[in-house]
Amino acid sequence: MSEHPKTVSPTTAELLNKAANEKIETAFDRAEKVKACPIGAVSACCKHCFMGPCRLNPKDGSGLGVCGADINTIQARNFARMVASGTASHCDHALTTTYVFLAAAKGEVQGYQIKDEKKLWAVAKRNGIPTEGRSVKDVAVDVGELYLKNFTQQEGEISHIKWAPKKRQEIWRKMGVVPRGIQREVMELMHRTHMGVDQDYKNIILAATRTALCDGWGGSMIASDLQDIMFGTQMPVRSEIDLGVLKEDMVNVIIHGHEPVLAEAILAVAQDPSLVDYAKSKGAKGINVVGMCCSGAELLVRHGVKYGGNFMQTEAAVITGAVEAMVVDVQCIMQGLAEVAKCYHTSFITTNPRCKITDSTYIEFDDHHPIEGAKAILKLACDNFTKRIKDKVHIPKKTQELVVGFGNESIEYMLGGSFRSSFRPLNDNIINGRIRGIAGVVGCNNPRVKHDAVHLALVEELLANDILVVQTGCSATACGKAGFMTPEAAYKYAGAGLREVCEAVGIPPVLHAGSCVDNSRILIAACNIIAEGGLGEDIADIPAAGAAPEYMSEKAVAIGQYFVGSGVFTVFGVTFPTIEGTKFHQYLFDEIANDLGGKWGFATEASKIAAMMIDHINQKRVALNIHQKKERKLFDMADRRELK
Ligand code: NFS
Ligand code: SF4
Repeated sequence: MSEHPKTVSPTTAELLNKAANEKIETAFDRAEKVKACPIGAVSACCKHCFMGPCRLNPKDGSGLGVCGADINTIQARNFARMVASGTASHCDHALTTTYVFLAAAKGEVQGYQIKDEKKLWAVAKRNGIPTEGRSVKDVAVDVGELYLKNFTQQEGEISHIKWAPKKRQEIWRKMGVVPRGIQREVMELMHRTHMGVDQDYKNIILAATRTALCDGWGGSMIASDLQDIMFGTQMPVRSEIDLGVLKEDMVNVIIHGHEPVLAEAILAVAQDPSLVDYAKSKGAKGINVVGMCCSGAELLVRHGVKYGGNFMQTEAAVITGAVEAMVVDVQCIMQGLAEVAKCYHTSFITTNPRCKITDSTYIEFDDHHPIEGAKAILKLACDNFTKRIKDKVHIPKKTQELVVGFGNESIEYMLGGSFRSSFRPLNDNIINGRIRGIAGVVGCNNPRVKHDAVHLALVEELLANDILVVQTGCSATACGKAGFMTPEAAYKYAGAGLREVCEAVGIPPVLHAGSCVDNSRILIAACNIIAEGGLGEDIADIPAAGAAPEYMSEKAVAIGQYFVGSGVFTVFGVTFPTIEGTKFHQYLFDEIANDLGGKWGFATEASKIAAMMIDHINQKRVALNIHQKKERKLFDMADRRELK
């Protein structure tokens, strides 16, 4: 681990030192220069109308806005708008995917087709779409159209609500938070948080929950499903991670952003012999496609494509001086990349009409003609290879092996084999205590805390306490780089019980489930655990907890709220836009559990976050009466009957 004050990642440290020598400013530097506004940090300001902006006392929330709005209303409205933005981001991604999927199903897209028929059939069945004697195309079009309706419908319920455990559905219906249609909920939430509309903090938080559920049980789930069908469902695959995967003698192309429709096309074309020859004609050995952030995670878990690093390594990647093209689509793309790219020969290529960035090279990617667009981008990258400035090139040596690709299908398969794939062994091992519980550790990096440090310390602590860790996004990257995602990691980090299970099944103690939209897979896993039996009737009963210890984005807030709204105790780190002691704070961090089963937690130190999660998991074990040390016998039929 590095001694650098800003990061525990050795490759990042090496490149931040290089940046300092070359006088290049990064987000790490700016995080020091730009002091967070103390009023904004605790969400004590409102700029929803021009009688204001109004600032309340950031210490205790005292005072009122010109309209009379109090701190609870102001904080709830600000929070709700973050949820709306985060939900909109995941769902807009999902909507793009849905349109591409429909076109691909109809055979209108060159290069994309229905790749995973088994998944298509499973998704159709889950949604009550008839499959018998029907063609792949007809079923796929029905799935696409049903999902499209999830965005546009104004009444009823989004499709996956009825897939949650019965008890969960009852809670949602009772609280009035079942989403009708995705676009309607986001629109309504923006309306309700306008000046002079909803001014009851609880009512606003419930509306925010309804919108957040559109993300987790709507857009994100839809995106994961359709991406699986088009590009393949993840299965365990070995790969390599960290900035050492960049190659000195190859044309390095980084895919950064979120929508796999772009990433998949680039990947497909990079192996095209004519392009490989073109790269060779420029003096390179070939084209090296490397993923970063969520686009990278999509390629990594599906195809084992080499992975560069997480959000706070995107600038570092360019600073290697060895990146011919940084190709981006939408989300988590720092504008600062344009300045860094200018210091090298790197082309910073934007591709999406929704995300243009000043001083980038814009090559529009037409998702109906993905192959042509991808070729143009890669050609430009090859041309750039000859412009590399040799003495500015420095690629850190370090890479790490890892095994990824643990979605629900592969977890079931690993546990039970192809004939008897099931969650039973997982439930049994939670019941018998070998596995104490499950933690979802997810989310971003944030330069306001030491890069990757909180992720690693938290996960290490959880593993030592026999907690199986499921990960996505930039948090997964941190742990992948640190070597937590090898089967051998179980010996090094896991407690005795967890180690035994990992050994028997042959899985790492930390499971990479993909990108941030794949957090919806964790919800599905929770549904499967309840359906399997023995661990309660509702997601809130499972000995499980979630965390995003280095989050920075509004998407993370939406994810947090849909987990809380689904019954999960969810702990965030870094900072939280609230003032302790306000009613808004009390509700989100405590009372909401009476209404929805889950609640928020907050702590900045990894050890505290871990303690809160472990404590919660222990409480759930007590409630299920599985907390006493049992004889190490397998859960037998008699036990199972008793539970029913
Ligand atoms: Ni998730 Fe993906 Fe990373 Fe955070 Fe950004 S890449 S959607 S938001 S920073 S984990
Ligand atoms: Fe101030 Fe109320 Fe306007 Fe917000 S809505 S800016 S609190 S007057």
